Amino acid sequence: ENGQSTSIQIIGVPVDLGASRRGTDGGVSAVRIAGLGEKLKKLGYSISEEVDVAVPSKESRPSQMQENMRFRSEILQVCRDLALVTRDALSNGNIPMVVGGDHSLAIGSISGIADYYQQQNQELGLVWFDAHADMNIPGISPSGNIHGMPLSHLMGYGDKDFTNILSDNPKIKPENVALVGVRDIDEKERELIRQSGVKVYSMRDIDEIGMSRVADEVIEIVTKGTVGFHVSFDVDGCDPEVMPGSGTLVPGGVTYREAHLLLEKCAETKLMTSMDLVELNPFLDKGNISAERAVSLVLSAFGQSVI
Ligand code: HAR
Ligand code: MN
Ligand code: MN
Ligand code: MN
Repeated sequence: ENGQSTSIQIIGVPVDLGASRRGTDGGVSAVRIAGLGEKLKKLGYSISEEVDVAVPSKESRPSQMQENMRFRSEILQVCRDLALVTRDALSNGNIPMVVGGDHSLAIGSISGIADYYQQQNQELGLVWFDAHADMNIPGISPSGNIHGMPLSHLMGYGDKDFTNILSDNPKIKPENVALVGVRDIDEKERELIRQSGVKVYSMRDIDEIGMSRVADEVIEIVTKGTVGFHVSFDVDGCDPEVMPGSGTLVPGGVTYREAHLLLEKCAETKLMTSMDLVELNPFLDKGNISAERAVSLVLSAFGQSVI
């Protein structure tokens, strides 16, 4: 039991240093303009004071690659700061709702949340909704972009400074992770996925057995032997027609309703500890439609239902 709170803290992380394409830093603003805070209030939650984690601009930094990690030191600092903020949020009885920003921030958000529970000898489950597996490590990444590497680091693979945020141990056990919506994996990344034993629900699985059953199986995996689960929601898991406002679109994705169903089922468990919403890029969007849809999806994760 994670004693699900009725108070949420929205944490903004305007980072685009982990991606090639500029503009995911604007995702934080796009989501605020789409009314996330007010809508969660209408759903019955109290919203504690919103906080942002400071992120240096690309322009203020030499774009240097360190050990095949672009902006390594900057992102490490952001993740260390963010981990303290998400851990404190839980200590203060708030559900962390982290709004990005590119997916590199998940190393920080989830490290803080997992560490909070590990201090009570409990393990955190993790739903990773994404077109990508985000399981590259510096030695195999084709791009050097850290937003392609967060999940591996959370499970203890890769750069030790990133795996050891707040504590010198892996934050998430592969057996407690389920990926959903995956359809774009790099060659060497695939080997690490297989080696780790992490469960991947690809688009083919959704085609074959449907999102309803996929969601049930995902929930089984992330709740078995855990205190509850975090949802790391990369909007590019959805089909590009649903979420045009993202930087690394991959055709053939999850429909709007399928994404809602997954999150509605997550909400029903009352075991969701926290959530990330990442990879929105308002500069690539049609109006603010992707952020508006993303906010609607977050509301489902927090228990909004049709009736
Ligand atoms: N796998 C590729 C890489 O590592 C692309 C990763 C793109 N990542 C995101 N996050 N958009 O899921 O570079
Ligand atoms: Mn991602
Ligand atoms: Mn992605
Ligand atoms: Mn388990």
